[in-house]
Amino acid sequence: MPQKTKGPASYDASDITVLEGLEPVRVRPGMYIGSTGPSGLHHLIWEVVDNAVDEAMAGFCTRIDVTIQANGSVRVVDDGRGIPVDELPAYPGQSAAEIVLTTLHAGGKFGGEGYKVSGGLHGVGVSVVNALSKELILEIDRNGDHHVLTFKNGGKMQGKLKITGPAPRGRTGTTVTFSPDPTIFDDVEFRAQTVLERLQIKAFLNRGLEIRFVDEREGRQAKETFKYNGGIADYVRHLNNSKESLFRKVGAYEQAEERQEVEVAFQWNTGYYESIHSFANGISTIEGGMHEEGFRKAITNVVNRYARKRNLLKEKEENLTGDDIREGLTAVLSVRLAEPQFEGQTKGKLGNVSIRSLVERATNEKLADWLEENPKEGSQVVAKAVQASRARMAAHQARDLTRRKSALDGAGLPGKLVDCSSNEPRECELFIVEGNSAGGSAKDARNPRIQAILPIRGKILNVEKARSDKILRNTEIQALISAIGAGVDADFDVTKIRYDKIILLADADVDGSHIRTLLLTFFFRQMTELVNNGHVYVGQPPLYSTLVGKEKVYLRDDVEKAKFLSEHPDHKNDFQRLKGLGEMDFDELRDTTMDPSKRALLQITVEQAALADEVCSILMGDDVPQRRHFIQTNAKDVRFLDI
Ligand code: 0RA
Repeated sequence: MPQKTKGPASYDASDITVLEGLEPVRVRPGMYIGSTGPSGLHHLIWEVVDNAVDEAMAGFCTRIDVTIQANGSVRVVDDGRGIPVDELPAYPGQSAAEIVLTTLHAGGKFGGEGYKVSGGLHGVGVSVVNALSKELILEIDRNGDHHVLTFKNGGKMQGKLKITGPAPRGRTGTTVTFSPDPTIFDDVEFRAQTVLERLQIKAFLNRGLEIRFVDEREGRQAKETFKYNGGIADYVRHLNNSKESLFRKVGAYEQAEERQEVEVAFQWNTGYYESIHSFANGISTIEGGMHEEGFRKAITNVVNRYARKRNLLKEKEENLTGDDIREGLTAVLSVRLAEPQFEGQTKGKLGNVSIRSLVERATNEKLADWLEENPKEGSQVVAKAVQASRARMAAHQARDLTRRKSALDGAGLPGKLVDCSSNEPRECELFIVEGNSAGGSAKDARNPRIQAILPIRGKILNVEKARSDKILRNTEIQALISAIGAGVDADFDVTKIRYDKIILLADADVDGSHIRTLLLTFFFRQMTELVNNGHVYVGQPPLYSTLVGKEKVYLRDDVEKAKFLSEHPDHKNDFQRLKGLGEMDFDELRDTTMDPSKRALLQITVEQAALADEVCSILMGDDVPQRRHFIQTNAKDVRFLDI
C-alpha cells in the first residue's frame, strides 16, 4: 500500500491510506451509488443489507434488523458469520475487517466458491458506505469476542479493531451503524416507506429470512417484520391480494444448474394486464432481459400446446398470442447467476444469454407439468386467453373503425376539442377539463395560440376494469385519443403527440379526484410513454385568495394561508375560498391554472400514475357510484385519501 511520508499531526499512517483508498468515492459518489439524491442515499442501506442477505444466501444468516435510529443514523444487524477479523497475509498489520471497510471492491468473499450474487446498485461493497458516511461503527461478533472499529468523516479509521468484551452468548454476526455525510448528500433523511418496500421484497426473494424494520425517529415510530416461508409464491399472493385471482393456487417451479438457477411463481387474476416482476441476484430488472424473454417464449408455447392437446383450441383456430395468454398473469421470476450483466438505460435489463435457455427449458418442462397436474386451473387459463384473443380481434376492428372514421371527417379531431392555432407541438398544451361549464371558462382564459381545451363529460371509463375493445369504443376515450393524435396502446407513438403538455383540470372535490384517478390510469395503461416522458400534468388551483391592497394573492392551501397570516399579522382575516374550476372567473382561472408564468402544475411521475392505477384496480368498478378511496394530489405528491 502506498503511504505518504507526512500528514497533518492528527493523522496516522492508516488514516492516509484509508483516505487514498476511498477518495474516488467521495470525488465521484454518483459513479458508485448512482446519485447524491434520495436514491443514492438509500443505496447506502441497500449495500449493507445486501451484504447481510449474501450471508443468508450462503446459509449462515437467518435474521436481519434494520433500524433508523432517533438521530437519523441507520443500524443493520445480522446474525451471519461476522466479517473476518484476522490479519490478512497480504496486508500485514491489517485485519480483514479493516480491509473490507477501506478498500474498494474488497467486499466480496475472499476466494469464495460458487457465484457471488449480491448487489446494491453495482454491488460496490460496504467500503462505499464508509466513504460516504460522517461516522460508521462496525461491530463484529466472532470467535466468542465482540469487536469494534470506528470510522469518521468518510472512512478515517479511529484506532484499530478492538475487542471490547465477549460476544453475547456465543453470538456471531455483523452490525454496521452509519450516518450519511451531509456534505455529500442533498438530504440525509431516510424515507421509511422506501426502506420498508425494499426490505419486504428482499424477504420475499429469500424464503424464510426474517427481516425486521424499526423506525425510532420522534413522531414516526414504526415497526415491521417480514418473513415468508413461501418465498416468491407468497410474493405473488401479495401482488394479487388487491385483485380477484382466477383460482386459489399459486403455481411455482425452480431449476438449478451448476452456475445458475431460476425460480418462478405465478397466478392469474381476472384483470386484463400482465404483471411480471423479474429479478437477477435479488436486484429488480425493471427493463426485463434474457430471463423474461425465455419465460415469455416458453409460456406461450406451453399454453398453446396444452390447449391443443386438451382440445380447448380447435385445429382450425389460430394459436393464442403471448399477450392473450399473459392477460391477467402475475408472476415473479427470480434468477441467480455468476457475473450478471446489467444493461439498458437504467441498468435494469439482464443481458446474460445463458439464462434465457435455462428459464425457457425450465418453463417448458415444469409449467407443462403443472398444467397437467392442475387441469381445472389449466382450462381456466386457456379459457381466459381465448376470451382475450376474441377481445383482441374485436379491438382490432374497433381501431380500424376509429382510423377509418378519422380519415373521413377531415383532421379527425373530436367535435368538442377547442384546438389551438400553433402547429408546433413543443409549445402546445392540451387542457382536459371536467365538465362543460369549466370548459367554457377555460376557453375564455386560454391563450388560443398554444392552449387547447378538451371538455370531458363526467366520468370516463375505468380502463383497469375493461378490455381494450370496450375501452376503444368509449366516446370520451376516443376523443382523448384523437385529440392527442399519437395512437393508443401498442400503437402509441409518443413522437406524434400534438401537445407537449397534457394538463388535467379537475375540481378539488370527490368527483374531481375520481376523474383525475381514471384519467391517470388511462394514460398509465394506454399511453405509458406519455407518462414516462413527463408529458402529463395536473393543474393545482389554489384554495384561497385574498386582497393585499389592490393585488389579489392566491394561497394554495391551509398551510400557505397560515404562513401568509403569520407574515402579515395585520391582514384582515378575509379570505375567499375558491370554489373550483367551474366557478372561477376569467382572471382567477388565468392566474392560477392557465398562465404559464403564474400557475401551479404538478408533473405526474410514473410512480404516481401507477398509484392511481392501483386505486382503480382495487376500488372502483366501471362506474360504481359508492367509493371509499380516491387519489388526492397536491403540490408534493399523490396519495390515497380516505373519505
Ligand atoms: C467477508 C468474508 C465473509 C463474510 C463477510 C465478508 C461478511 C460481510 C458482511 C457485511 C455485513 N454483514 C456481513 N457478513 C459477512 C466470510 C466469513 C467466513 O468465511 O467466515
